[in-house]
Amino acid sequence: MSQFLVQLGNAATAVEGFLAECLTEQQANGTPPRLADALRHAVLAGGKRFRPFLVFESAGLFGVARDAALPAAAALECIHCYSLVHDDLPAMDNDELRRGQPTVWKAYDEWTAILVGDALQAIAFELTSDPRRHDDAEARAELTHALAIASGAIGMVGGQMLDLEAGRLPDQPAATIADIVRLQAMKTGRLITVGCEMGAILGRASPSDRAALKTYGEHLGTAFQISDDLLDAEGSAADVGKATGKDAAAGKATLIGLLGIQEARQHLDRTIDAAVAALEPFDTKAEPLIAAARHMGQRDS
Ligand code: GRG
Repeated sequence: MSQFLVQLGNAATAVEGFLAECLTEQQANGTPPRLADALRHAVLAGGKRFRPFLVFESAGLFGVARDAALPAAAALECIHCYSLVHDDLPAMDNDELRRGQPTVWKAYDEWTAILVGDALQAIAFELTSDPRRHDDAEARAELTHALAIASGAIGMVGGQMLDLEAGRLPDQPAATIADIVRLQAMKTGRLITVGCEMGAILGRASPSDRAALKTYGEHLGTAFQISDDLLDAEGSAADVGKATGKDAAAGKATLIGLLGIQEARQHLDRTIDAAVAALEPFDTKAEPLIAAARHMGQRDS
């Protein structure tokens, strides 16, 4: 197993332990039992925990210990889990399986899944703004603000809107490469980028170091999305949708649909190189983040 996968596994263990404790505390403080069960199902049933890894490793560049970065990392994972729970709903992607388990709406029902997503979003901001979790008031405000911007209307939610309206509203023009890049940067890229920025906030990084991490995160987000699309496409007849720019299996616009597998792979390699180049100011300290970017070229899950 690669060093990167070992480090990702360690990050997952740390954040899962913390999230389990958080949910137990929420339950002890009065979360209704059905909601508490469904929250555990949504948060603790698998997942790579890639976004928490980014918070840990970005903060680590500035000497921040993993324990000090845990609440911010867990907050970001809560937003990610909420987005998956809502994305799986019949009104959105209508998926019945997630992380090898029944989706929350399938295991419980739709209204419970909606409430699970709502509660996870609130828990995320409880974590970033709680003085028990971070003693620096300025860091709390910045973490909360950055996470809100990344997840809301000009970030992930906005990207989901663009994605759904492209597929569902009548008379939509065919997506261009620029449309797909923008949509994916919002829908998937912003949460990945903000993981790196949250690390910089925790580390009280200089503006130039924070900007470097942001640039790395943006390229990494693009690489993550292309590699995700390649994983989907390479097992199937990927080029079937080439004429429309839509992924044949999901009916969604993807870069692979427009570029084909070979060109998308070249674009992925260039994007990974750009991500790695952005880390230059951190020298060898950035090795875990460099490995994360390189891993995007070799993903199998
Ligand atoms: C419902 C507001 C709202 C937003 C949904 C992220 C998202 C927006 C939908 C997910 C759709 C999707 C499968 C996008 C592809 C990239 C992606 C985010 C994959 C899932 O993330 P991973 O691979 O998942 O990090 P794990 O399970 O490892 O956490």
